[in-house]
Amino acid sequence: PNPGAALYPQETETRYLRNLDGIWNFRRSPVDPEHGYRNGWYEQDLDKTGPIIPMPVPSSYNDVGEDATLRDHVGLVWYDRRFHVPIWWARTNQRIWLRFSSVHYAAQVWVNSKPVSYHEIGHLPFEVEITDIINYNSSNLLTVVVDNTLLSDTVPQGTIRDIFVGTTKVRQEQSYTFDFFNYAGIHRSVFLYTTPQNYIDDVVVNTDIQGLTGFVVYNVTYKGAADVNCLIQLFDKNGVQVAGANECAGLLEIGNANFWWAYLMHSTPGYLYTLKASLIGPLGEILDTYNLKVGIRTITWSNTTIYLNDKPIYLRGFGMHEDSDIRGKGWDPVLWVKNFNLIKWVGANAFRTSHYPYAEEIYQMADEQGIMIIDECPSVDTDIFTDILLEKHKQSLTELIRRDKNHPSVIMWSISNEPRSSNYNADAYFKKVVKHVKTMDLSRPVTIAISQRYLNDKSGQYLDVICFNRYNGWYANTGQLSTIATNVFDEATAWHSKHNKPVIMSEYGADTLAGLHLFPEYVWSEEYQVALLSEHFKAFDKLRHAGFFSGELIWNFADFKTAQTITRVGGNKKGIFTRERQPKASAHHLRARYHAIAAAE
Ligand code: GCB
Repeated sequence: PNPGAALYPQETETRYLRNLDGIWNFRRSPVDPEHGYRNGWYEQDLDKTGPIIPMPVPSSYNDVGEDATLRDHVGLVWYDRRFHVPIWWARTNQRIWLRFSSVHYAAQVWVNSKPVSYHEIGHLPFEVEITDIINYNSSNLLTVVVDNTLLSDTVPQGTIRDIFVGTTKVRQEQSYTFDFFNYAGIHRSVFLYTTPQNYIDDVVVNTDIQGLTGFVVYNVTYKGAADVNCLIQLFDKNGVQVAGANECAGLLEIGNANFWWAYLMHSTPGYLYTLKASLIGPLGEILDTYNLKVGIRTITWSNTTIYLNDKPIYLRGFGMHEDSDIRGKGWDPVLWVKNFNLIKWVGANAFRTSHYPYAEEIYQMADEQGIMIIDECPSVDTDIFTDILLEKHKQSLTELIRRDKNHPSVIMWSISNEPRSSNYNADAYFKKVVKHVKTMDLSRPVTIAISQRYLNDKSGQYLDVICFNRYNGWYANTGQLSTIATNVFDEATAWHSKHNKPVIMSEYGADTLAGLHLFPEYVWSEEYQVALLSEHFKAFDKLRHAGFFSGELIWNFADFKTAQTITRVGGNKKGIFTRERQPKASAHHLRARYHAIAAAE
């Protein structure tokens, strides 16, 4: 399988970088998936083989049109564009790489009609070297076919059924049990970048703290040559070098270090050093350089507590989504600068990347701003625990950890959301998934956002931290606010009693239509959401004294789009912000609580 991509592409003194975002050509395939292949849609410009529509990259394609058949399309869509490669890239003998930060769900890529890459599983980057097929004296054709079909062996899973009018099959319908719209397309930036022939392939860092001293354990791996050395330099925020080394793997010691802290806990949240790794050739010449931001921090955990730099942490924040009007899941810096401003306005210190890996730029922002992330792989509502699915699930974690291993903001791996973990086969399945994660990273705890009851769940035994999702006062005991506090307290306590591990409530909430006011509190109103939160807060306050409770994450940060169902009014409305990022009454209510907790820290 394609191993995904490790290092985020960047320009350095030895690397060029070009962004291929913009407006591409686009066409939907007819239901017959072979049609485009048979008619050579990848062999020439798409507009030569039929009508195209303009499609922004990055964006989901679903909501930019005026056509429900585009929104609800199932199967293949085709994209293409042309690009030039400057001749001086060739003169400096560079390798040329093409990198997709995320295409959902599966993608096949051609350059100048030659197949160069296939990647399955959305939300994760992949890249390929295309040096040998580039034209320098004319433009190059880049073609991508994207398949959004979800089946029993995709991550996540879905099913397809045929829709008939009378006895005529008119189209296919995708269904899935997870609760967010299956947006598709080229969702994140597409990059063209270069490396020298001898290049840095990956940099891995782990950090440790003893007293005031910080340690960075690093490993630089490279390709293309044997006879090279490394020069490692660690710079502080002022550009002053504070440590250095001449080996490709080793340990840096930083006296009186500035540590990475989470927001509001410390005067310098998100302190980052820059590790500059250089490959040095036999004549002492610099072959390649890469700059990695490094936050020095430790994450440890006991049977009751998670510690950041040896201090107990209490997560307060949200489950989120990559979701917005028109662009769907397309990466959007405007939206995410706003999201981070709202996260800090509310006084949150953490979020979970429910229910898939988010854009790399989001983790970079969290690193900088001192926000903690529970990093979730794209496995949601897993229910058929086959060997094929297991391999793909493990693959999604391989690619996730390869991508996100160096982020100080990532404090935990979530290997699944709401799997059917009471199923007999879930036991062996999750044992293997956890083991797989532990072969790649022992430095972070592993969790699952569990929805099954503690008596039936078979996955908790393998986890380091128990996260549970529960909708007291909403799906259960609808409208019965008085049942909430006791139920939440009892369930969290039962999870801890069963497993003797830290417990987080990773989802709770109520759908709320902004502007709907009903008093006394009544479901769907702003008053009801506020009251439901208050009842949960009672339980959380009591649980914090019980000593094992490590966090509260409300569902959801903002309203988001879902598949069309009669239980979703224009999408899921459990946001404390609307989809336009305006606060509901609950946002002000949560803000008062989060700031009070932060002040007491
Ligand atoms: C859940 C899911 C989440 C849903 C939420 C809801 O348990 O994890 O994806 O959106 O409930 O609102 O029903």
